[in-house]
Amino acid sequence: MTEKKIVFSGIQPTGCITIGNYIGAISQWKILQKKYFCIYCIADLHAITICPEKYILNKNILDTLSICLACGIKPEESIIFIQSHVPQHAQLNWVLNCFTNFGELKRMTQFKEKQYSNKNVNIGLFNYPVLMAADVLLYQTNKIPVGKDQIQHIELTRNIARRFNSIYGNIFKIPETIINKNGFCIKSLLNPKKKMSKSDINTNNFISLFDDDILVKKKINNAITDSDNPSIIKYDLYRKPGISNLLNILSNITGISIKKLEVELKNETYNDLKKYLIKELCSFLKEIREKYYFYRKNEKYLNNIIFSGAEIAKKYANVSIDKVFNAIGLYKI
Ligand code: AQP
Repeated sequence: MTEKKIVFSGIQPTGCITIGNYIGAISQWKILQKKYFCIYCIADLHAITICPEKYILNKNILDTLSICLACGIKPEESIIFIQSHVPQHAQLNWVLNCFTNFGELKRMTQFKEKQYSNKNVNIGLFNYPVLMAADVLLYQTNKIPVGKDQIQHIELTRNIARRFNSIYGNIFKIPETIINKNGFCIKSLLNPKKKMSKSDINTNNFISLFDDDILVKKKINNAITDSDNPSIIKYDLYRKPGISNLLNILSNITGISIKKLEVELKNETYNDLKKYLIKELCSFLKEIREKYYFYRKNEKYLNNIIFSGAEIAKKYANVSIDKVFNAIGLYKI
């Protein structure tokens, strides 16, 4: 077992990975793998809560894995695997269900939002945060890099772990979150009050990491700006949510602080900001796309990575499952 602190995070193969997923999660994963023992999972069990078509889910799993590799997740440095290949996730999920209150899950804002946008509001969708708690607690995780949108779920994870520990002793580590301070939550391009999401049915709401130059140009040119007067380029989430969102994306992909961008663009128009962002996004995505195609073609290589990833993950997961089953008194031969 490792001496390093453990980082766990996951991503659902529910569509084309967006620039929001990149900024909020994958870009951090890449940095963290240098310092921590990182375990990253393609959360396919979570993805079935929205009942995707068989072939689409299957394709999305390898697409997501390939894009993670293209973004710099290194299998030599991190463990990367498919969630359903490690059955202990579902086992711990069931146990934790018995330590979670119905009222707690009813308060989850993501469920409240998703129940209105989904035709099929199933128990899996409702139970999603408990499976997420199982994902994290299974690996005795110290730190979880997440976007701001996931904070409520992590707080629930901590509460479930504390509740379990208060009955059975010190079984689970209480994890802490790592939030990308600059990234916060990247917003939808057409509705900057809403989160940018990869499963959004209107693809103009997001920039996908697969978008080519033509699509990027079209989507950014159509992005909502703000109708306030004067139209200066300033980061102000309350008065200028659209411009702030574009500045946030630009800052994260160029590494230039928002303060510096405001100074640099002081005398420019909204249109100039869009041109600047289009140029930077196109060259940023081109590099990722090229690497993505390289990995995606090589299915044997991808299979090797997820096979060995799952083998290592299972070793860690088994230690926790044994502890939990013993603690609650399940009979073992
Ligand atoms: N808009 C965002 N801004 C910053 N971070 C974000 N993340 C997602 N959207 C944004 C972060 O990406 C990681 C992986 O997310 P996920 O696939 O597990 O689920 P999600 O948060 O529900 O992401 P999406 O894109 O909104 O997926 P769908 O549409 O399937 O629900 C997480 O760390 C998340 O914080």
